[in-house]
Amino acid sequence: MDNKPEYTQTENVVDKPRKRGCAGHCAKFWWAYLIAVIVIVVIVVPVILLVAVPKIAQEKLDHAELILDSIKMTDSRAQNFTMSINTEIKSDGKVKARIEPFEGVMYLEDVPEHKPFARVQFPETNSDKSQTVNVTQFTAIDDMAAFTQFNTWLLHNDTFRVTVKGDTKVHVKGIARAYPVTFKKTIDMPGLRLLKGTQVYNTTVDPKANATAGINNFFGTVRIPNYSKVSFELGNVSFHNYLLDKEIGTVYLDNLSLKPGDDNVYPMRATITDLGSVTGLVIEKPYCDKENGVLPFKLRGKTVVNKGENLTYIADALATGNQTVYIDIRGTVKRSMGLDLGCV
Ligand SMILES: *[C@@H]1O[C@H](CO)[C@@H](O)[C@H](O)[C@H]1NC(C)=O
Ligand SMILES: *[C@@H]1O[C@H](CO)[C@@H](O)[C@H](O)[C@H]1NC(C)=O
Ligand SMILES: *[C@@H]1O[C@H](CO)[C@@H](O)[C@H](O)[C@H]1NC(C)=O
Ligand SMILES: *[C@@H]1O[C@H](CO)[C@@H](O)[C@H](O)[C@H]1NC(C)=O
Ligand SMILES: *[C@@H]1O[C@H](CO)[C@@H](O)[C@H](O)[C@H]1NC(C)=O
Ligand SMILES: *[C@@H]1O[C@H](CO)[C@@H](O)[C@H](O)[C@H]1NC(C)=O
Ligand SMILES: *[C@@H]1O[C@H](CO)[C@@H](O)[C@H](O)[C@H]1NC(C)=O
Ligand SMILES: *[C@@H]1O[C@H](CO)[C@@H](O)[C@H](O)[C@H]1NC(C)=O
Ligand SMILES: *[C@@H]1O[C@H](CO)[C@@H](O)[C@H](O)[C@H]1NC(C)=O
Ligand SMILES: CC(=O)N[C@H]1CO[C@H](CO)[C@@H](O)[C@@H]1O
Repeated sequence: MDNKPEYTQTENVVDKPRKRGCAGHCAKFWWAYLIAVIVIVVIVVPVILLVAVPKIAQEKLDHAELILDSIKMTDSRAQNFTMSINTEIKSDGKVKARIEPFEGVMYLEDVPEHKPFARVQFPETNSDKSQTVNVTQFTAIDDMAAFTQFNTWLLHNDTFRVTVKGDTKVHVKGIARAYPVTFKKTIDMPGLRLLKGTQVYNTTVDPKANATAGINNFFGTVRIPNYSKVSFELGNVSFHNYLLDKEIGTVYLDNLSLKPGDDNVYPMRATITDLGSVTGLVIEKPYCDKENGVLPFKLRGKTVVNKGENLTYIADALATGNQTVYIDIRGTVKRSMGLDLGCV
C-alpha cells in the first residue's frame, strides 16, 4: 500500500513528514538514505582520511620535541667529514605512527636566507614518547660559505638557533595510505663563546732558539673550555699572536680535537719572532707592578690543517675573532732563565 503512489506523495513530505512511521518513511525514501551513505563514503570518509588525519599527524609531529645531545665531527677533510649527531625525539605518544626515513637540511634560523649548511639522513622513527635517534654519516660540504658561517656562529655565540627541516611520510596505524608531513624543528644550540676562559700555563721560553728560522722558542700547556655540544677534529692549528695590537709571532696547537667540557688540555708551542716586545713590556707599568708580570696576548686563527688538508671552514671561522689569554711572563722568564724581572 505504501509502495504504490511514490511520486505523488513526495510533494507532501516537506509539509507533514512527522506523520509517517519510520518503516514507511525509510522504505519510501531509501534513495535519500542511499544518497546520505554515498555522501558519507564519498565525501566524509575522504575528508577524514585526506584532511583530518594528515592534519592530526602534522600537528602531532609539530608538537614533538627534538633534543640535541651531541654533534661529533671526525675525519675532517677539506670538502667533507663524518658527522655523528645524537638526538632524542619526544612526543605525547598518543597516536601510533611510523615516520619514513628522510633527509633533513640544517640551517641557521636567524639568517634570513635559510641556506642549508648540512644534510642529515634521519632513519625511520615512530611515535613513541621518547626515542633516541643517533645518526653517523659521511657529510659532503655542499655550501662552504653556509658551513663556514655556521662554524663562525658556533664559535662566537653563547647560544644560537638551528633548524632541522625535511619532508617525509607518516604511516598511521590502521590506515593503509601514507601521509606527507614536514618535519621542522628549531633547536637552541650552545656556542663556544669565543673559547672564553682559555688558559695558558706551565710556560717556558728559549731565548736562544731562532724563531725567525721557524724554531719554537715558547712552550706551554693550554686548557680550552668547550661550552658547546659539538666535538671537532681540527688537526694542526696555528694562531696569529698579538701583544697590544702588534703581531709578535705564531702559536701552534698540534693534533687538536675539541670535545665538550673543560678538559681539553694540549701542549702549546710558539715561534715568538718579537720576544723583545714581550720582555720590554713586562718591565713597564702597569704590567710590572699591578699586573704582576702577566701580559694579555691575543690569539686569532690562522691555519687549520688536518692530515695535509686545509680546513678553511674552521680556519676562516677562527680568523673572525680574537681570544685574549693572560700569560705570566715574569714567571716564565724566572722558570726558564732564573732571571727576576721587576720594574724599570
Ligand atoms: C672527501 O674529501 C676529500 C678531499 O677533501 C676527497 O679526497 C675525498 O674523495 C672525499 N670523499 C668522498 C667520499 O667524496
Ligand atoms: C645514542 O647516543 C647516546 C650518546 O649520546 C648513547 O648514550 C646511546 O646509547 C645511543 N643510542 C643508540 C640507540 O645508539
Ligand atoms: C652569532 O654570532 C654572529 C657572529 O658574531 C653574529 O653576527 C650573530 O648575530 C650572532 N647571532 C646570535 C643569535 O647571537
Ligand atoms: C709542562 O710543559 C712541558 C713541556 O714544555 C711538558 O713536558 C709537561 O708535561 C707540562 N706539564 C704540565 C703539567 O702540563
Ligand atoms: C735566524 O734565522 C734567520 C732566517 O733563517 C736568519 O736570517 C738569521 O740570521 C738567524 N739569526 C740568528 C741569530 O741566527
Ligand atoms: C684582532 O686583534 C688584532 C690586534 O689587536 C687586530 O688587528 C684585529 O683587527 C683583531 N681582529 C678581530 C677579528 O677582532
Ligand atoms: C700527531 O699525530 C700524529 C699521527 O697521529 C703523530 O705522528 C704525531 O706525533 C702527533 N703529534 C703531536 C704533537 O702529538
Ligand atoms: C701535525 O703536524 C705534524 C708535524 O708536521 C704531523 O706529524 C702530524 O701528522 C700533523 N697532524 C695532523 C692531524 O695532521
Ligand atoms: C693550505 O693553505 C696554505 C695557505 O694557507 C697553502 O700554502 C697550502 O698550499 C694549502 N694546502 C692545500 C693542500 O691546499
Ligand atoms: C657539555 C659540557 O661539558 N659543557 C662544558 C663546556 O665547558 C664549560 C667550561 O669549561 C663547562 O662549564 C661546561 O659544563
